[in-house]
Amino acid sequence: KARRPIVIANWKLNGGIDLICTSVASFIGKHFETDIVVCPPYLYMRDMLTFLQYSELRIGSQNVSRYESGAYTGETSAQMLKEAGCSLCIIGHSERRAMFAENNLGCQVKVQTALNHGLLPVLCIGETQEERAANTTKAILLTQLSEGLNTVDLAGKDICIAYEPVWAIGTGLAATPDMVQEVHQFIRTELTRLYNEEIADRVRIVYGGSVNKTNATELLKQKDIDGLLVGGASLDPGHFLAICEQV
Ligand code: G2H
Repeated sequence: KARRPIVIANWKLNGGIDLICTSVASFIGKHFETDIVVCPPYLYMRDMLTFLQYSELRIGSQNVSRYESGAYTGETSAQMLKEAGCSLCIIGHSERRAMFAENNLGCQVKVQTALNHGLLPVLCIGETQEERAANTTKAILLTQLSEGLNTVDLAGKDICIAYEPVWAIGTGLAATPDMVQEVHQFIRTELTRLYNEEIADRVRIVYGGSVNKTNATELLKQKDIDGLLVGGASLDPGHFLAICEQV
């Protein structure tokens, strides 16, 4: 692989201390040439931090505040995430866009905030079923990408793009490897246009949407698929381990 692969578990509003324990236990003594990051709900990050030394698992966040501090009830800042042992944060997941009114501009602020605090931003983009049917997939992705990254300086910085077609999320209907490769190649070409070739070659582009241990192998064989964002299947530690072992 041209880039170090990364597999990210997105627990969403699931899991707890038991799942933290069983997940870490499943990964004890295993070595990977891959970054493996678990994103539990905020409350369990400190519990996971306690166990961090026992496995190669790293902690990630499912979201981050665009604000540094102040009167922002219910928010969690990048600085706090860093202190809780996080190495990355997911930004603009389609569920946040659809249910919590997040938009591209807000994502851009969050990407910058994450970078300022040394967190790897994982910017999620993806089209809906209607947009794909209307043949507007590339236009939608380009808007999400260019507005989500607008003016963010990536020189010497790492970011990750997650391609998550909305119609594939939690539906059991994953996009085919060919479909994903085509989109990832498109994203890399656009990154070259927005930035330059050096940055586009460096950015890891991961796929998310009904990934499981059966479809992971073929997805990971594709040239521009640098990793996976796993939701449902990551709630079963044995299943998640089986996915990570294929990378
Ligand atoms: C997409 C994915 C993880 P799932 O949201 O972010 O979820 O694997 O359950 O489709």
